[in-house]
Amino acid sequence: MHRALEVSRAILRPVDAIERVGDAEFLIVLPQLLSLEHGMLAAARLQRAFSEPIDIGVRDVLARIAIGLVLSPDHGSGAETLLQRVDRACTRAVGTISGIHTWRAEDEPPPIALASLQSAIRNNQLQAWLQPIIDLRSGAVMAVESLARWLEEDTTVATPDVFVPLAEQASLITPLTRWSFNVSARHAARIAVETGRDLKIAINLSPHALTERAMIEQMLESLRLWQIEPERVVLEVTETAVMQESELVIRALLRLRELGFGIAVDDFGIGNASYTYLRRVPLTEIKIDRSFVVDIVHDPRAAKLVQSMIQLAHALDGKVVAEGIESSIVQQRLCDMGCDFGQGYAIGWPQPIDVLLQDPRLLGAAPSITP
Ligand code: G
Ligand code: MN
Repeated sequence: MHRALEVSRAILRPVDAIERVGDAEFLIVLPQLLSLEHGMLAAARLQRAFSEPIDIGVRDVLARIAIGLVLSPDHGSGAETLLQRVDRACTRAVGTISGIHTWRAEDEPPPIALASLQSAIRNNQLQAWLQPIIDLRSGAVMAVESLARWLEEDTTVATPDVFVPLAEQASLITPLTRWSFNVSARHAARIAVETGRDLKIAINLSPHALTERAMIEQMLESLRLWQIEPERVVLEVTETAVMQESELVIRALLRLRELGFGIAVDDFGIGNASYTYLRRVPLTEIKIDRSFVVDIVHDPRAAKLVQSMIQLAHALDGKVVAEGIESSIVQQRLCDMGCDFGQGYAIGWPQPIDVLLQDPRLLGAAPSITP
Protein backbone atom coordinates (compact mmCIF):
# COMPACT_ATOMS: atom_id res chain seq x y z
CA MET A 1 0.00 0.00 0.00
CA HIS A 2 1.14 3.55 -0.67
CA ARG A 3 2.86 4.87 2.46
CA ALA A 4 0.68 8.01 2.53
CA LEU A 5 -2.41 5.82 2.51
CA GLU A 6 -1.14 3.90 5.54
CA VAL A 7 -0.36 7.05 7.48
CA SER A 8 -3.77 8.51 6.69
CA ARG A 9 -5.70 5.34 7.41
CA ALA A 10 -4.31 5.25 10.91
CA ILE A 11 -5.87 8.63 11.59
CA LEU A 12 -9.20 8.33 9.85
CA ARG A 13 -12.35 6.76 11.27
CA PRO A 14 -13.41 3.37 9.94
CA VAL A 15 -16.32 4.98 8.04
CA ASP A 16 -14.01 7.39 6.23
CA ALA A 17 -12.92 6.47 2.74
CA ILE A 18 -9.57 7.30 1.17
CA GLU A 19 -8.70 6.77 -2.44
CA ARG A 20 -5.59 7.56 -4.43
CA VAL A 21 -6.69 9.72 -7.36
CA GLY A 22 -3.40 10.91 -8.82
CA ASP A 23 0.33 10.51 -8.63
CA ALA A 24 0.45 12.13 -5.22
CA GLU A 25 -3.20 13.04 -4.79
CA PHE A 26 -5.67 11.50 -2.44
CA LEU A 27 -9.37 11.96 -2.05
CA ILE A 28 -10.84 11.52 1.41
CA VAL A 29 -14.56 11.32 2.09
CA LEU A 30 -15.69 11.95 5.66
CA PRO A 31 -19.34 10.94 5.92
CA GLN A 32 -21.69 12.03 8.71
CA LEU A 33 -19.64 14.98 9.87
CA LEU A 34 -21.21 16.94 12.71
CA SER A 35 -19.78 20.21 11.48
CA LEU A 36 -17.10 21.72 9.29
CA GLU A 37 -14.94 22.04 12.43
CA HIS A 38 -14.73 18.27 12.63
CA GLY A 39 -13.44 18.23 9.08
CA MET A 40 -10.84 20.84 9.97
CA LEU A 41 -9.78 18.74 12.96
CA ALA A 42 -9.25 15.72 10.73
CA ALA A 43 -7.23 17.90 8.34
CA ALA A 44 -5.08 19.21 11.20
CA ARG A 45 -4.44 15.65 12.44
CA LEU A 46 -3.37 14.59 8.96
CA GLN A 47 -1.05 17.58 8.72
CA ARG A 48 0.50 16.64 12.05
CA ALA A 49 1.01 13.02 11.03
CA PHE A 50 2.83 14.10 7.89
CA SER A 51 5.01 16.57 9.74
CA GLU A 52 6.95 13.56 11.10
CA PRO A 53 9.56 12.07 8.74
CA ILE A 54 8.15 9.01 7.00
CA ASP A 55 10.27 5.89 6.73
CA ILE A 56 10.02 4.69 3.12
CA GLY A 57 12.46 1.83 3.57
CA VAL A 58 15.62 3.37 2.13
CA ARG A 59 15.52 6.67 3.96
CA ASP A 60 13.21 9.02 5.80
CA VAL A 61 11.33 11.65 3.84
CA LEU A 62 9.54 14.71 5.01
CA ALA A 63 6.36 15.32 3.07
CA ARG A 64 4.55 18.60 2.85
CA ILE A 65 0.90 18.08 2.19
CA ALA A 66 -1.79 20.49 1.10
CA ILE A 67 -5.37 19.84 2.12
CA GLY A 68 -8.47 21.34 0.52
CA LEU A 69 -11.83 20.97 2.22
CA VAL A 70 -15.31 21.14 0.80
CA LEU A 71 -18.48 20.52 2.80
CA SER A 72 -21.58 19.03 1.23
CA PRO A 73 -24.28 20.29 0.91
CA ASP A 74 -23.20 23.70 2.27
CA HIS A 75 -20.58 24.27 -0.45
CA GLY A 76 -22.36 22.47 -3.25
CA SER A 77 -23.63 19.06 -4.17
CA GLY A 78 -23.08 16.54 -6.91
CA ALA A 79 -19.81 14.68 -7.35
CA GLU A 80 -18.58 16.82 -10.22
CA THR A 81 -19.09 20.15 -8.46
CA LEU A 82 -17.61 18.87 -5.21
CA LEU A 83 -14.55 17.40 -6.92
CA GLN A 84 -13.93 20.57 -8.86
CA ARG A 85 -14.27 22.69 -5.73
CA VAL A 86 -12.06 20.51 -3.57
CA ASP A 87 -9.46 20.63 -6.31
CA ARG A 88 -9.59 24.41 -6.28
CA ALA A 89 -9.39 24.46 -2.48
CA CYS A 90 -6.30 22.24 -2.66
CA THR A 91 -4.60 24.58 -5.11
CA ARG A 92 -5.31 27.44 -2.70
CA ALA A 93 -4.00 25.39 0.22
CA VAL A 94 -0.60 25.01 -1.44
CA GLY A 95 -0.03 28.74 -1.06
CA THR A 96 -1.00 28.96 2.61
CA ILE A 97 1.18 28.57 5.68
CA SER A 98 -1.07 25.99 7.32
CA GLY A 99 -1.44 24.02 4.10
CA ILE A 100 -5.18 23.75 4.74
CA HIS A 101 -7.86 25.69 2.91
CA THR A 102 -11.63 25.45 3.05
CA TRP A 103 -13.46 26.25 -0.17
CA ARG A 104 -15.17 29.65 -0.38
CA ALA A 105 -17.38 31.07 -3.11
CA GLU A 106 -14.71 33.70 -3.85
CA ASP A 107 -12.35 30.91 -4.89
CA GLU A 108 -14.40 30.33 -8.04
CA PRO A 109 -13.40 32.43 -11.03
CA PRO A 110 -16.24 34.63 -12.22
CA PRO A 111 -18.02 33.14 -15.23
CA ILE A 112 -16.84 34.83 -18.38
CA ALA A 113 -19.42 36.83 -20.19
CA LEU A 114 -19.82 36.25 -23.88
CA ALA A 115 -19.93 39.95 -24.51
CA SER A 116 -16.49 40.34 -22.99
CA LEU A 117 -15.05 37.61 -25.21
CA GLN A 118 -16.59 39.34 -28.18
CA SER A 119 -15.07 42.67 -27.25
CA ALA A 120 -11.73 41.01 -26.41
CA ILE A 121 -11.56 39.65 -29.96
CA ARG A 122 -12.66 42.95 -31.44
CA ASN A 123 -10.38 45.12 -29.32
CA ASN A 124 -7.29 42.97 -29.69
CA GLN A 125 -7.11 41.92 -26.05
CA LEU A 126 -6.11 38.45 -27.09
CA GLN A 127 -2.50 37.61 -27.66
CA ALA A 128 -0.90 34.74 -29.48
CA TRP A 129 1.95 33.39 -27.40
CA LEU A 130 4.51 31.09 -28.93
CA GLN A 131 5.96 27.82 -27.65
CA PRO A 132 9.11 26.41 -29.26
CA ILE A 133 9.08 22.95 -30.82
CA ILE A 134 12.51 21.34 -31.14
CA ASP A 135 14.08 18.59 -33.17
CA LEU A 136 14.71 16.08 -30.39
CA ARG A 137 17.93 14.85 -31.94
CA SER A 138 19.69 18.16 -32.54
CA GLY A 139 17.89 20.30 -29.98
CA ALA A 140 17.35 23.02 -32.61
CA VAL A 141 14.07 24.92 -32.62
CA MET A 142 12.20 23.93 -35.79
CA ALA A 143 8.79 25.43 -35.22
CA VAL A 144 6.64 27.38 -32.82
CA GLU A 145 3.08 26.67 -31.78
CA SER A 146 0.81 29.67 -31.53
CA LEU A 147 -1.34 29.57 -28.38
CA ALA A 148 -4.07 32.09 -27.69
CA ARG A 149 -3.93 33.97 -24.39
CA TRP A 150 -6.61 36.27 -23.07
CA LEU A 151 -4.96 38.79 -20.81
CA GLU A 152 -6.04 41.94 -19.09
CA GLU A 153 -3.34 43.94 -17.36
CA ASP A 154 -1.01 40.95 -17.27
CA THR A 155 -3.47 38.59 -15.65
CA THR A 156 -5.04 35.72 -17.47
CA VAL A 157 -8.78 36.14 -17.88
CA ALA A 158 -9.26 32.68 -19.31
CA THR A 159 -7.26 29.97 -21.04
CA PRO A 160 -8.17 28.56 -24.47
CA ASP A 161 -9.61 25.36 -23.00
CA VAL A 162 -12.29 27.62 -21.48
CA PHE A 163 -12.85 30.32 -24.07
CA VAL A 164 -12.55 28.24 -27.25
CA PRO A 165 -15.59 26.05 -26.39
CA LEU A 166 -17.41 29.22 -25.36
CA ALA A 167 -16.59 30.80 -28.70
CA GLU A 168 -17.75 27.65 -30.47
CA GLN A 169 -21.14 27.75 -28.77
CA ALA A 170 -21.59 31.41 -29.50
CA SER A 171 -20.65 31.58 -33.18
CA LEU A 172 -17.54 33.51 -32.27
CA ILE A 173 -15.25 30.79 -33.51
CA THR A 174 -14.95 32.25 -37.00
CA PRO A 175 -13.74 35.69 -35.88
CA LEU A 176 -11.52 33.98 -33.27
CA THR A 177 -9.97 31.68 -35.88
CA ARG A 178 -9.50 34.53 -38.32
CA TRP A 179 -7.79 36.58 -35.62
CA SER A 180 -5.58 33.67 -34.52
CA PHE A 181 -4.52 32.82 -38.06
CA ASN A 182 -3.68 36.42 -38.95
CA VAL A 183 -1.68 37.18 -35.87
CA SER A 184 0.20 33.87 -36.12
CA ALA A 185 1.13 34.61 -39.73
CA ARG A 186 2.32 38.04 -38.67
CA HIS A 187 4.47 36.49 -35.93
CA ALA A 188 5.94 33.98 -38.39
CA ALA A 189 6.88 36.83 -40.71
CA ARG A 190 8.55 38.72 -37.86
CA ILE A 191 10.50 35.64 -36.75
CA ALA A 192 11.77 35.19 -40.31
CA VAL A 193 12.93 38.81 -40.48
CA GLU A 194 14.59 38.84 -37.07
CA THR A 195 16.22 35.42 -37.10
CA GLY A 196 16.73 34.80 -40.78
CA ARG A 197 15.27 31.33 -40.28
CA ASP A 198 12.19 29.78 -41.83
CA LEU A 199 10.63 28.30 -38.73
CA LYS A 200 7.30 26.57 -39.16
CA ILE A 201 4.29 27.94 -37.35
CA ALA A 202 1.68 25.60 -35.88
CA ILE A 203 -1.81 27.05 -35.54
CA ASN A 204 -4.69 25.45 -33.66
CA LEU A 205 -7.84 25.41 -35.75
CA SER A 206 -11.39 24.67 -34.81
CA PRO A 207 -12.86 22.43 -37.50
CA HIS A 208 -16.15 24.34 -37.18
CA ALA A 209 -14.41 27.36 -38.60
CA LEU A 210 -13.11 25.37 -41.56
CA THR A 211 -16.61 24.70 -42.79
CA GLU A 212 -17.23 28.44 -42.97
CA ARG A 213 -17.38 29.70 -46.54
CA ALA A 214 -14.44 31.88 -47.49
CA MET A 215 -12.31 30.78 -44.52
CA ILE A 216 -9.68 29.10 -46.68
CA GLU A 217 -9.56 32.07 -49.05
CA GLN A 218 -9.07 34.39 -46.08
CA MET A 219 -6.25 32.21 -44.78
CA LEU A 220 -4.48 32.33 -48.14
CA GLU A 221 -5.01 36.07 -48.31
CA SER A 222 -3.40 36.49 -44.92
CA LEU A 223 -0.40 34.37 -45.94
CA ARG A 224 0.08 36.45 -49.07
CA LEU A 225 0.01 39.60 -46.98
CA TRP A 226 2.77 38.33 -44.69
CA GLN A 227 4.61 36.48 -47.45
CA ILE A 228 4.44 33.12 -45.80
CA GLU A 229 4.27 29.93 -47.88
CA PRO A 230 1.52 27.46 -46.86
CA GLU A 231 4.31 24.83 -46.52
CA ARG A 232 5.50 26.74 -43.44
CA VAL A 233 2.15 26.48 -41.71
CA VAL A 234 0.97 23.44 -39.76
CA LEU A 235 -2.73 23.38 -38.97
CA GLU A 236 -3.51 21.55 -35.74
CA VAL A 237 -6.91 19.95 -35.38
CA THR A 238 -7.99 17.74 -32.51
CA GLU A 239 -9.11 14.25 -33.41
CA THR A 240 -12.35 14.48 -31.40
CA ALA A 241 -13.33 17.67 -33.16
CA VAL A 242 -12.80 16.20 -36.60
CA MET A 243 -14.63 13.00 -35.72
CA GLN A 244 -17.68 14.99 -34.69
CA GLU A 245 -17.64 16.97 -37.88
CA SER A 246 -18.93 16.24 -41.28
CA GLU A 247 -17.65 15.39 -44.67
CA LEU A 248 -17.13 19.14 -45.13
CA VAL A 249 -14.24 19.22 -42.68
CA ILE A 250 -12.46 16.32 -44.31
CA ARG A 251 -12.91 17.99 -47.67
CA ALA A 252 -11.52 21.28 -46.34
CA LEU A 253 -8.51 19.44 -44.89
CA LEU A 254 -7.84 17.69 -48.20
CA ARG A 255 -7.94 21.01 -50.00
CA LEU A 256 -5.61 22.62 -47.44
CA ARG A 257 -3.17 19.75 -47.77
CA GLU A 258 -3.20 20.14 -51.54
CA LEU A 259 -2.43 23.82 -51.09
CA GLY A 260 0.70 22.80 -49.17
CA PHE A 261 -0.33 23.20 -45.52
CA GLY A 262 0.84 20.65 -42.99
CA ILE A 263 -1.95 18.95 -41.04
CA ALA A 264 -1.33 17.81 -37.47
CA VAL A 265 -3.62 15.62 -35.43
CA ASP A 266 -3.55 17.36 -32.04
CA ASP A 267 -4.00 15.67 -28.64
CA PHE A 268 -3.60 12.27 -30.29
CA GLY A 269 -4.67 9.35 -28.17
CA ILE A 270 -7.35 10.93 -26.03
CA GLY A 271 -10.14 11.46 -28.52
CA ASN A 272 -11.99 9.03 -30.72
CA ALA A 273 -8.86 7.62 -32.30
CA SER A 274 -10.24 5.67 -35.16
CA TYR A 275 -8.38 4.05 -38.00
CA THR A 276 -11.12 5.24 -40.35
CA TYR A 277 -10.30 8.75 -39.33
CA LEU A 278 -6.54 8.29 -39.71
CA ARG A 279 -7.21 6.85 -43.13
CA ARG A 280 -9.16 9.87 -44.30
CA VAL A 281 -7.39 12.85 -42.77
CA PRO A 282 -4.40 13.88 -44.91
CA LEU A 283 -2.14 14.19 -41.87
CA THR A 284 1.52 15.13 -41.95
CA GLU A 285 2.03 14.96 -38.17
CA ILE A 286 0.67 13.33 -35.06
CA LYS A 287 0.95 15.19 -31.76
CA ILE A 288 0.98 12.76 -28.88
CA ASP A 289 -1.14 14.05 -26.02
CA ARG A 290 0.79 15.02 -22.91
CA SER A 291 -1.18 12.64 -20.70
CA PHE A 292 0.80 9.77 -22.32
CA VAL A 293 4.07 11.65 -22.47
CA VAL A 294 4.35 12.47 -18.75
CA ASP A 295 3.99 8.80 -17.85
CA ILE A 296 6.53 7.13 -20.14
CA VAL A 297 9.27 6.98 -17.55
CA HIS A 298 7.36 5.16 -14.82
CA ASP A 299 4.54 3.46 -16.70
CA PRO A 300 5.72 0.78 -19.16
CA ARG A 301 2.30 0.59 -20.78
CA ALA A 302 2.26 4.33 -21.51
CA ALA A 303 5.76 3.94 -22.94
CA LYS A 304 4.65 1.10 -25.22
CA LEU A 305 1.65 3.08 -26.40
CA VAL A 306 3.84 6.08 -27.18
CA GLN A 307 6.26 3.80 -29.04
CA SER A 308 3.41 2.42 -31.12
CA MET A 309 2.06 5.92 -31.86
CA ILE A 310 5.50 6.86 -33.16
CA GLN A 311 5.53 3.78 -35.39
CA LEU A 312 1.99 4.50 -36.54
CA ALA A 313 2.84 8.08 -37.55
CA HIS A 314 5.97 6.95 -39.38
CA ALA A 315 4.08 4.18 -41.16
CA LEU A 316 1.72 6.88 -42.46
CA ASP A 317 4.74 8.92 -43.64
CA GLY A 318 4.09 11.48 -40.93
CA LYS A 319 6.23 13.04 -38.23
CA VAL A 320 5.61 12.81 -34.50
CA VAL A 321 5.59 15.63 -31.98
CA ALA A 322 5.48 14.84 -28.27
CA GLU A 323 3.58 17.42 -26.22
CA GLY A 324 3.98 18.21 -22.56
CA ILE A 325 7.66 17.31 -22.06
CA GLU A 326 8.26 18.43 -18.50
CA SER A 327 11.61 16.82 -17.73
CA SER A 328 14.87 16.09 -19.51
CA ILE A 329 14.52 12.39 -18.69
CA VAL A 330 11.27 12.23 -20.63
CA GLN A 331 12.86 14.24 -23.43
CA GLN A 332 15.81 11.84 -23.68
CA ARG A 333 13.56 8.79 -23.59
CA LEU A 334 11.40 10.13 -26.42
CA CYS A 335 14.50 10.83 -28.47
CA ASP A 336 15.66 7.23 -27.90
CA MET A 337 12.25 5.99 -28.99
CA GLY A 338 12.60 7.75 -32.33
CA CYS A 339 10.19 10.60 -31.70
CA ASP A 340 10.97 13.44 -34.12
CA PHE A 341 9.97 16.64 -32.34
CA GLY A 342 9.04 17.79 -28.86
CA GLN A 343 7.62 20.68 -26.90
CA GLY A 344 6.86 21.30 -23.26
CA TYR A 345 7.81 23.23 -20.18
CA ALA A 346 11.23 21.52 -20.01
CA ILE A 347 12.03 22.88 -23.47
CA GLY A 348 10.29 26.22 -23.41
CA TRP A 349 7.13 27.84 -22.08
CA PRO A 350 4.61 29.56 -24.29
CA GLN A 351 5.81 33.18 -24.29
CA PRO A 352 5.02 36.50 -25.94
CA ILE A 353 6.91 36.92 -29.20
CA ASP A 354 9.18 39.64 -27.80
CA VAL A 355 10.41 37.27 -25.10
CA LEU A 356 10.74 34.30 -27.43
CA LEU A 357 12.87 36.29 -29.84
CA GLN A 358 15.49 36.64 -27.07
CA ASP A 359 15.94 32.84 -27.05
CA PRO A 360 19.34 32.13 -28.62
CA ARG A 361 18.11 28.75 -29.84
CA LEU A 362 15.90 30.57 -32.34
CA LEU A 363 18.96 31.89 -34.12
CA GLY A 364 20.20 28.38 -34.68
CA ALA A 365 22.93 28.96 -32.10
CA ALA A 366 24.58 25.93 -30.44
CA PRO A 367 21.62 23.68 -29.72
CA SER A 368 21.35 22.50 -26.16
CA ILE A 369 20.05 18.98 -25.89
CA THR A 370 19.48 19.16 -22.17
CA PRO A 371 17.58 22.36 -21.40
O1 G B 1 -4.39 21.26 -27.06
P1 G B 1 -2.99 21.77 -27.19
O2 G B 1 -1.98 20.67 -27.19
O3 G B 1 -2.83 22.73 -28.33
O4 G B 1 -2.75 22.59 -25.84
C1 G B 1 -1.63 23.37 -25.61
C2 G B 1 -1.69 23.84 -24.15
O5 G B 1 -0.79 23.07 -23.38
C3 G B 1 -1.29 25.28 -23.97
O6 G B 1 -2.27 25.96 -23.24
C4 G B 1 0.04 25.23 -23.24
O7 G B 1 0.19 26.30 -22.32
C5 G B 1 -0.02 23.88 -22.52
N1 G B 1 1.32 23.28 -22.36
C6 G B 1 2.40 23.44 -23.12
N2 G B 1 3.47 22.71 -22.66
C7 G B 1 3.03 22.07 -21.57
C8 G B 1 3.68 21.18 -20.63
O8 G B 1 4.85 20.82 -20.72
N3 G B 1 2.89 20.72 -19.62
C9 G B 1 1.58 21.08 -19.49
N4 G B 1 0.88 20.59 -18.46
N5 G B 1 0.95 21.92 -20.34
C10 G B 1 1.66 22.42 -21.37
MN1 MN C 1 -1.97 22.23 -30.19
